[in-house]
Amino acid sequence: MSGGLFPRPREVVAPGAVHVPAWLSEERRRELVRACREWARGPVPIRRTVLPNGGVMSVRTVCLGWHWQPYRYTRTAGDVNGARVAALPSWLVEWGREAVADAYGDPAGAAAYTPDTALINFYDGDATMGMHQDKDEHSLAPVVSLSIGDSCVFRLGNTESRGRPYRDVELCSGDLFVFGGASRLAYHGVPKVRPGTGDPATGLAGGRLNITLRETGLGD
Ligand SMILES: O=C(O)CCC(=O)C(=O)O
Repeated sequence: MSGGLFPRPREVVAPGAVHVPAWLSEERRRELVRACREWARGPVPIRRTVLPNGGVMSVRTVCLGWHWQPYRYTRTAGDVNGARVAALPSWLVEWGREAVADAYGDPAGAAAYTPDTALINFYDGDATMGMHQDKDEHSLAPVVSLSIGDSCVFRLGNTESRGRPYRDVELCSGDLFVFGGASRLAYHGVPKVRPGTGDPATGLAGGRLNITLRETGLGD
């Protein structure tokens, strides 16, 4: 749990993959929860993504900047209500740069990081996410992942298959995970969320929010 007795150390989990526990201040967690609640209402409301095989993802997702649907990015949400997604705010882009700078210890390199989309996933009940690669982006810039609420097991695998070898990392409320470089195309997923381990002071009474910032490489 966040705020436990022993500080959790920053860890390089694999080349290019860095876990920074409790990176978000409590104020930023609250700010992000408030903003996510607004974004979930629209203009494109949060929904469970339908996969091409008819399956339905257990997480609920809303996007900013670009809308992700399997397996591409568009400006409008043709699979939801046809509306254009909300803009990615500049303050979140700035947080993304800070995150990359802190994870990699390279403020100069991080200054060039310009995410143009955010995928916001909400896990409640038994929601999980299967092993997959983030490969619909045309850019290999790092993915910045921010977690709030219930803890989860985040599985970071290899770039070849969904199977072993992989590492399981506990992501708690406020944690940052950045994966770029040699880990940018690593399979990853969330096999388990731990209900009741969250942090109601964030404004999230239950469940887990995960926000990933990415560069689509799609230009305007
Ligand atoms: O929820 C997470 O920590 C991972 C989310 C994820 O893998 C994704 O959005 O592609």
